[in-house]
Amino acid sequence: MFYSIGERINGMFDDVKQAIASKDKNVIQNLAKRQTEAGAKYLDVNVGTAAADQEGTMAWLVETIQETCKTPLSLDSQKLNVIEAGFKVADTSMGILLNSTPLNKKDDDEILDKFIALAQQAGPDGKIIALTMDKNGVPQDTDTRVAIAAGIVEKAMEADFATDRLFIDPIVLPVKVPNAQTQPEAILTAIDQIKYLADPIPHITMGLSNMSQGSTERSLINRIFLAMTICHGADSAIVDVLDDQLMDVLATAEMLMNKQLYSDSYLKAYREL
Ligand code: THG
Repeated sequence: MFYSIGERINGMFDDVKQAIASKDKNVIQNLAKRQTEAGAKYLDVNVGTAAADQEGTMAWLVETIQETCKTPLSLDSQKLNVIEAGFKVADTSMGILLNSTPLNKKDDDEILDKFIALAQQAGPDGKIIALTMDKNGVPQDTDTRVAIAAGIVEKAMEADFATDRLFIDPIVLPVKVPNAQTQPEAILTAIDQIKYLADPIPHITMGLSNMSQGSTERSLINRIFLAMTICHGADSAIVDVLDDQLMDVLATAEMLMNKQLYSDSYLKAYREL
């Protein structure tokens, strides 16, 4: 199964930012329902950067979403305390994803261990997204990405955290950034290698829309790169599930990779999964 993570409940979007400021539950609940109907397996929840009280905002978003749907949540923050604030009020019985942690940080060598420990509190469906990033920053080449992924896998094994509870994120940067045009290929090669690091295979996810930030052909770039990553073995992405054409590309790539049975109505069948 492909784990699509709906990206829209993010304070980066103006409608969500305004809904947070005015505590307008409707906007958030509509996005939760529409993304669930579009096939999101998780809903990403990110307070953005504008909210003064990030912990309170995360808790409010989680409670607001849970009033309307049972879709598992992906609590998205660089800050562990913000994730913890969401976790406290989250119904984890359907599963939960903690998004995201690097392998380690300059001021916290144990950050990954802390994410793993929190996910373990949720039971077997408590999972984490770990970035191929460490105290030295975001790597630009394949080998460093794979080496960091190996470090992530090693820590999971030490903590008795099954490696298929890991979603490894090779980190997508906008292709428009100067000198970033070598990155898509480097990411695909990293995915090829990360698949072989552990058994069971860790999941591979990424923030797909990052790729097209600032570009004119946003949807086209996102769709094509999604198909390419699926071809290399990615089985998850944080995406705009409300983009119908993107979701049709997803279903078609899954079908062509023999992950989804072909029938003349495979597009419709995929949406009903
Ligand atoms: N990896 C992981 N988590 C992530 C990311 C990642 N979470 C956040 C982000 N990256 C993924 N989510 C988004 C959501 C929106 C956009 C990109 C990634 C986006 N937003 C418009 C923009 O910036 O142009 C917002 C503009 C608007 O209001 O429409 O592109 O990489 N693990």
